[in-house]
Amino acid sequence: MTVAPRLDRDHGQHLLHQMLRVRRFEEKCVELYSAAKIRGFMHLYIGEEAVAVGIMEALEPKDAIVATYREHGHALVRGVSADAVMAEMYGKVEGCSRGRGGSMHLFDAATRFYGGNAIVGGGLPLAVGLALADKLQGRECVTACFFGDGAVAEGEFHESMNLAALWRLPVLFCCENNLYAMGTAIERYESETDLALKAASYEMPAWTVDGMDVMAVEGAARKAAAEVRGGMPCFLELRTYRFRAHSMYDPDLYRSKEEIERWKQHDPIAALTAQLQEAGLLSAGDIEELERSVAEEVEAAIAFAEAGTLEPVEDLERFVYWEPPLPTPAEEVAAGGDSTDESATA
Ligand SMILES: Cc1ncc(C[n+]2csc(CCOP(=O)(O)OP(=O)(O)O)c2C)c(N)n1
Repeated sequence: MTVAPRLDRDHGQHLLHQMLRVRRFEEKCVELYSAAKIRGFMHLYIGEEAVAVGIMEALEPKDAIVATYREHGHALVRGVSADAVMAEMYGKVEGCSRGRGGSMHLFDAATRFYGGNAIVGGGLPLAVGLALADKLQGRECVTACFFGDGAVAEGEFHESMNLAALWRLPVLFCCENNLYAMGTAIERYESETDLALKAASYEMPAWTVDGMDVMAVEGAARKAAAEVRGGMPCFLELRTYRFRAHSMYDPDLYRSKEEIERWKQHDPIAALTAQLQEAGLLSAGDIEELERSVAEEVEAAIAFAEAGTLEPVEDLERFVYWEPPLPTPAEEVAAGGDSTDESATA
């Protein structure tokens, strides 16, 4: 299902800018990972940017988002600052999860970005719970839940779909079908590989969308979000592809170089660039300017993360039990104090 939204200069360049922010941020993360500045697990979204960018266009600030461990792009596009995301990647206290989550656990209550979740399918029941809370309290919000095709094989997926449909909960299910769950191709673990068809059995509207086409994703997301706001959960299967390995530890031996190259011909950034250029809506100067501003944002984020603080070892056992909410970095500066001071949290 594809509904093409308006394509004008400002909007087209805005979409391109958002996808470039994600792509260039992650390309830098690869370099930083090689330099051991970023450690632990890291999963890249390169190739899939059109999905997060297109879906976020249909969401409002009051809406909630639940994502997976492949969520740098979702956080950035939602409005979590590149500084806070990069500091989190570095494990610094100034990160959006105070350096405790790292790449897989970005979290930001202010933008209703509720993770970042390392458990495959783990975000689905959380999204249903958030939507249930919104509904019971009369708030007209959508919860957008991103998950991979691999999650469809999990019990949590089916329980979540069932309850969302039964109770008419405002969840927008966004399945990022990149055809693989780690090294396993979808036809080796799914009895029905048409995931929208599978979802439709729960009696909710379900469509398949070209996830490499940001305009198509935005169009479908707007239509689906309108349905959800009208009281009906919806499921979108976004057909996409990751250009990089599953994670930094994956030798990527389960798919051919030819297959990867074939999908790269549908690179969402190159496709939108060409579309805008053909329509006379993007000049070489515009591209240069977009790249310049993105590079500046990423460089500033790296400088912010480099200058950040590592949590002291004495704090290791904090947050196991409840503590009063922590001051924000801005509040700490205003108070002229240090939140790691034991007396502030006892
Ligand atoms: C419950 C659970 N089982 C297994 C894993 C190990 N695991 C990590 S990623 C992954 C593949 C998930 O694939 P998919 O949902 O399609 O998302 P993608 O990585 O392709 O974005 C698996 C099996 C896990 N993290 N959680």
